[in-house]
Amino acid sequence: MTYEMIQTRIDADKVGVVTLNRPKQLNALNEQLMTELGAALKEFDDNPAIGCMVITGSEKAFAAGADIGAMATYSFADVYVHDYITRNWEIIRSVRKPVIAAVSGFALGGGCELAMMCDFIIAADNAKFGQPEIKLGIFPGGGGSQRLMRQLPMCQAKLLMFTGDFLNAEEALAMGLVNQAVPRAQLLEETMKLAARIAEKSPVALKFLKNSMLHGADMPLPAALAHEAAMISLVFDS
Ligand code: DAK
Repeated sequence: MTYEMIQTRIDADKVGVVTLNRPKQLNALNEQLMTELGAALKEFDDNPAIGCMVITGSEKAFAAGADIGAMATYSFADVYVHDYITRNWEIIRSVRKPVIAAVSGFALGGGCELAMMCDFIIAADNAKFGQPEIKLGIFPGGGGSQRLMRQLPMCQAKLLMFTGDFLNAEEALAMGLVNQAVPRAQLLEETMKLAARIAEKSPVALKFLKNSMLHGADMPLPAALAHEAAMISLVFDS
């Protein structure tokens, strides 16, 4: 498949890389971009030559949010009935291989939500994370209001979303929003190192582990332990 709003490549270390590519709009997320991103991740997920995926953007922006121009005239019916944006985001949530977000510049609104949907976030020292939706009279609706309060202490999640303030990479690291903060020039190198270390591991075990953790996180502990026990048993067949 050919793409217009993203670029894809496969690295020698079994890593599939998607680069969001709407630089003039700071990689604002519209339907086409989200559809292409979902299709590319699905392609990588199905490709046995790939063990780990990376999503990145430009130096100035990972993604500055959902496309404000496209959203401006949307009504309740447009958003809810047509499952605006979220329809395509479900594909990302269903990807079974590990995904790393390599964030340089702005990761705002839907951009921050996209990064949070990944398994890991590596932030360059120029990264800015935020959920400024409240300044537009909406609130984070691509998973942000739910994921942030599970990822950060509740009071910090509220502060970010109620004010729309931004976090820099060090603040995001201190709060536990990102795994690593690195100099901008080393962002891709450091991300690819991590991706390659993961990609060399057993693909079957990684899929079961990710499944066990994602589903287990939503279960009470006894159910999660039973789920883990079933998953680990299956790995012994691989
Ligand atoms: N959408 C569309 N265009 C955008 C954009 C965005 N989110 N962000 C930036 N751009 C465009 C600007 O309009 C400008 O275009 P031109 O004027 O050159 O044509 C170009 O990118 C460069 O932007 P600036 O000139 O503003 O650049 P600056 O360096 O001065 O400022 C900035 C960078 C990131 C601080 C600023 O652009 C900014 O504040 N952008 C908006 C950030 C924002 O508010 N993001 C949140 C959007 S709301 C949903 C799921 C998800 C969502 C909603 C619903 N459902 C499931 C229903 C998500 C909502 C959002 O993300």
